[in-house]
Amino acid sequence: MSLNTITIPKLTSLTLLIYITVFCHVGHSQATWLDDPSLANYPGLNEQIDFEIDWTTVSLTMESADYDIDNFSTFFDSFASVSAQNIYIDFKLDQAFSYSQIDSLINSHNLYNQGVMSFAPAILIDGTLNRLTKQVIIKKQPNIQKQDLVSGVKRFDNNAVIEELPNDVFVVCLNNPILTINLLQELQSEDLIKWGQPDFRIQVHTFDSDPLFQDQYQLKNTGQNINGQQLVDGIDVNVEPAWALTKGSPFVSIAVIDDGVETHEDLVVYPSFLDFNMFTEPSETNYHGMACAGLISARHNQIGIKGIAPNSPIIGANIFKAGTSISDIASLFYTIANLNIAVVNNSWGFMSGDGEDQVLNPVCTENLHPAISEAISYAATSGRLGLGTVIVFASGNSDSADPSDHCITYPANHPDVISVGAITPLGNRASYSSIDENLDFVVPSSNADGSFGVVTLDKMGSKGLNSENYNTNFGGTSAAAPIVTGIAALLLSVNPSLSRLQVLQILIDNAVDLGDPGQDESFGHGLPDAFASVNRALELAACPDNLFMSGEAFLSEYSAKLSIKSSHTIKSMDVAYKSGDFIELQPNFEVMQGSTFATILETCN
Ligand SMILES: [Ca+2]
Ligand SMILES: [Ca+2]
Ligand SMILES: [Ca+2]
Repeated sequence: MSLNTITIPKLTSLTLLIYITVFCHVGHSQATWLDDPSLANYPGLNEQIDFEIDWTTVSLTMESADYDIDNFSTFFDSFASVSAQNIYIDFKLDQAFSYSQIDSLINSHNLYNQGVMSFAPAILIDGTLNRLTKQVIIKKQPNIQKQDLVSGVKRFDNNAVIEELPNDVFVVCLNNPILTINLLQELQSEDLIKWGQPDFRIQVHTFDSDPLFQDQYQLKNTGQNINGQQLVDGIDVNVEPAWALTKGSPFVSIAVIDDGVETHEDLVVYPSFLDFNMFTEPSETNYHGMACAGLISARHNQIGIKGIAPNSPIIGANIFKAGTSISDIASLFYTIANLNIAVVNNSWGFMSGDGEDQVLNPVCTENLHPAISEAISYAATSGRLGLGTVIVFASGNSDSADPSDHCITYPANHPDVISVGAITPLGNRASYSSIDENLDFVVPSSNADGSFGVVTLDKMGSKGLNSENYNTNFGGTSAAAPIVTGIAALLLSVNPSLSRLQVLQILIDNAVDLGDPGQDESFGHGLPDAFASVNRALELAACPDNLFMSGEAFLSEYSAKLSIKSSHTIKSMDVAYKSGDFIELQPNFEVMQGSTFATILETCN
């Protein structure tokens, strides 16, 4: 089965053509299902199945699968997108056209002499998309002889090919998809079939509709209604299409520096393998690290929520234990760097008590703690064998109404980290979100009045914030930073050779600008676009200077896949990969806990 996909910018040449109306050369002189919606149905099991015709999605049927789609490029220039599979080529139009318009367009490009046999519009049944083929499947009426059925088919099309399946079921192949529904209607009118349906090419889906995903507006905002409030369509990080390209990688691990992370029905946590006191489970009432980790890496598993990078391992670190000191945090960043952990999420910062009333104020001093600042710089430059650990920080929830007091909380103001603020799902700046000229990005999160609570994980059962397994009221910039952390992991999953600064630049180049043009104090570079960013990361993966693959073995059973997308031959000390090679570590592949996967492929030529 061949699979080719090309996407062509939409041009307007189609609308410039003058169409000559021709009769549908497959039709009968009377009205058919093609032009009379009341005839758009076929015999189902107990009742007629009605459908709609979608003339914005059209399939060409080729005489064979042996064609070069590039030969049709001038034809397809007119359309939004094209994809080919086997003998069918789908093209998507930006508006509906009629049968005769498409027919004349195909004629004008002489495609009927270049292997195009026929074409047909997509069929919508209950909103599902179905594509006609040349075939129908029919079931004989029990009181009808097989020969009578065959005769009925042959009366319709003497060249029809009939294949018998068990259970009085037959597959009939015609020479044109358009005629298949006519055949079904004809056979039904002659009472020869119990039911009959087009042998559609179908799109099936796995049932991974994690039930709370509909509330994850920061990932997919369709203008849905949340607790009675209408959101603004498109104020999201556009990650759903990116999941068709990657859902993260076992080689791209993520540390969540917070109050700890533990095993959950919707999250795989990689257990501590180090004798290091920061990598510990949280106390029973801690919930914050769990909430952050869920946003990053919750499984796509039909329960709970969807994390951004579910295939990337999460490692929790608890810096909220009593007695945590500066050196603990500094040591943590050094450890993370030396483990080649890819991305680090930090939804925390330094605050100062405000005397008797204990109002907390942000501490925005640059390099407040040199030991921490130095350790962050070390990880950012020496992590991942020198490509740099990507370090993401929440900007803080303490914005001042006085513009002269705008400041991002330390260490989010460190020059080597990505600082993330919050907007509401309506696209406005969240008033609490700490800002200044160093802000990098904003992500939708809760509103200052507590509305638009972010849904994520809570520790299982009575532990954590509530007695449930999920927290529907997370928010602040704490909920914004993990989204960028997850997106960064997606970029490194498709292209592990990106440097930290390249990751940042890709995110900047593909962000949706908000507020004043360009980077600004309130929105930074804007709202990240995961899909566009992943695509850019893939482009840059074509032939990297250094193809880098790195990961930690956190489990004794390990599974990973890596395909070489380069058109070049790539050599390392021990092995040579060429284009199309596919490296797969099968499930049950065994490694020692604590082992390191680290490969730098030096040449690409
Ligand atoms: Ca889930
Ligand atoms: Ca709980
Ligand atoms: Ca802006």
